[in-house]
Amino acid sequence: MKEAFAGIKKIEYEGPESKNPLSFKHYNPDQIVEGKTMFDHLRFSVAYWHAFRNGCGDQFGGPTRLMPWDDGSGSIENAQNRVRAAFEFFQKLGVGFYCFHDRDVAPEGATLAESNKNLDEVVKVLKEEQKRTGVKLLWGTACLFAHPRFMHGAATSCNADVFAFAAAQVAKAMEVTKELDGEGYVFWGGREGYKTLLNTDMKRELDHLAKFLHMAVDYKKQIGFKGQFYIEPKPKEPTKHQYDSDAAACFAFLQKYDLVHHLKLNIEANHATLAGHTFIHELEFAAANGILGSVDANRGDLLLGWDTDQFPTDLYDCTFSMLTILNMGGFTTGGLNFDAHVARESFEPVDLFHAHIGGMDTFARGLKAAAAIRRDGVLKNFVTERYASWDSGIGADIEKGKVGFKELSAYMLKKGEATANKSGRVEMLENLINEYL
Ligand code: XLS
Ligand code: NI
Ligand code: NI
Repeated sequence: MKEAFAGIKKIEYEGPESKNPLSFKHYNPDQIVEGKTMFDHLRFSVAYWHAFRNGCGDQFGGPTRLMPWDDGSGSIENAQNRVRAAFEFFQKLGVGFYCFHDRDVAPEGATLAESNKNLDEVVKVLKEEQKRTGVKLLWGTACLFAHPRFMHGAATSCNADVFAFAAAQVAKAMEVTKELDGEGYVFWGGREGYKTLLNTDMKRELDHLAKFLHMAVDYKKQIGFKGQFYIEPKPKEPTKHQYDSDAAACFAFLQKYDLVHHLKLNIEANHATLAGHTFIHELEFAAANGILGSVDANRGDLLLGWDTDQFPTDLYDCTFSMLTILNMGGFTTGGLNFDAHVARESFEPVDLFHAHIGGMDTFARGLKAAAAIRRDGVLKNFVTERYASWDSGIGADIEKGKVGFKELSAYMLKKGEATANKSGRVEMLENLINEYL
């Protein structure tokens, strides 16, 4: 097979002074930060669906992207060649991981058996290419939203047969992920929600979703898959309301249905802003509850109300997200998966490199800035001092559960007024952070 990205050599680190757009200015995979290489901290992954399947059509016009790896036949052979093109890209870019949906890599057949067979044919090549290049599977997943059968949802469909189909499809996707040594498996509730409550039994649908996930947990044991399960929150699109709407809704759901020890969260930046939160809020909430697993790294557009899935270029966001990730001790099974596509007008194959290079460099800068902020202790010291009243005296007594309303009433009646507050120094801290960027 001839090269898909002919004329593009391996992207190298050339440092901040370089003027070569096809080089890294900040991402230096071997550079040690807090005792670990950048490569191991950031665990970059390419999303197969956006990078190799998305032609960037929209509601007003067809696809624009030149994708020399597609011959338009929809054949298995073409699907296999596309895998080879993808691994050429992963290797030239120097990422350690990729992610895919079952239907991204292999065409859907007329029956489930045929689809499974198609998948097996392509998985053979994925396996070969993983072995040849050392690139690994960060996570696998199943596409339970594109085919018309999923119009009412998959695990939350009103049609029990569709639930059964989805279960069979996920079982196969899990087997394949295991076969490829995937480090995780993602559940994104593509159509698990509703268009209108007029036709929806919400309680029943939520119970079914939980049942589905419990079945997946059981099947994981049965087949001996050791990877981490994740739920990926998103508030809307394609449905008006998705049940996994944000990190807090997922956490409540997981707790209610006794699933919290089996699934962590895959937080996507653009989904956070769609939910009316910041990316950092979602990460902090997940980390605070011990369920931050992995990240879909992208960016939305504040003026647009949908999932624009742009490449991450916001230094502020990347710094703060790396701060949360470093504070939790770094990724274990997770990583930074670029769930992002190039702009419709960036139609040439080289644009895929520019897009990923930008995302990788921005996160590398964020990592360095976050490590410097941690090294100097500027935020940590301020926060520790801000909560000092809880470290001794009445604060410590409250935290230890030594006092109740009765004792606190006696304490405050005697004291008369609370100790004076101190400034939160919001602007001073914001200014301080800018010094690190
Ligand atoms: C869509 C989601 C999807 C998941 C994987 O908005 O981000 O791409 O990451 O199913
Ligand atoms: Ni995603
Ligand atoms: Ni998305």
